Amino acid sequence: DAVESTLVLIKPDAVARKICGEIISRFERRGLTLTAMKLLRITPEIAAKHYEEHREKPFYPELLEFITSGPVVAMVLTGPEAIKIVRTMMGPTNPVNAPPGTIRGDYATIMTNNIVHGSDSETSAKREINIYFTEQELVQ
Ligand code: YYY
Ligand code: MG
Repeated sequence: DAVESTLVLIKPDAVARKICGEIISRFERRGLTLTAMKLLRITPEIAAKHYEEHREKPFYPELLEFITSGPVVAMVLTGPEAIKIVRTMMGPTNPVNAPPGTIRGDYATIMTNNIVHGSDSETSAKREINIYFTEQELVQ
């Protein structure tokens, strides 16, 4: 299968709960490779860029407030079909529908505080990786 890179964020709720290690462990155990990683506080400008597709949605103000509310861990994970594998491991957007065994199904109960972000397509992955990392920060 094609080797892909995807952007994952460990959101402010997960950083506050000190479960970053557990989440990173799951991806590593699965066999994905970390090719970039940093801790940062997302600014309103970065948040607006990241979530531009949701600008007109009713949940947008709450989403921006949440994602800028505390530090996040941003990382690039690389491996065969990494985009799809990460999305499957995350589970559905609404944790109420996320089965046990998925990250959202094991750690979350409400939609706003759903622990992780993962790119949803090759186009999104390229765009989102560029928001958080420079070319030099991506390990080959
Ligand atoms: O890609 P994913 O994070 O699973 O969902 P998106 O549809 O891209 O929405 C981004 C983000 O917005 C979601 O993780 C939670 C929040 N959200 C919300 O609060 N309420 C909704 N009805 C839909 C999404
Ligand atoms: Mg999305």
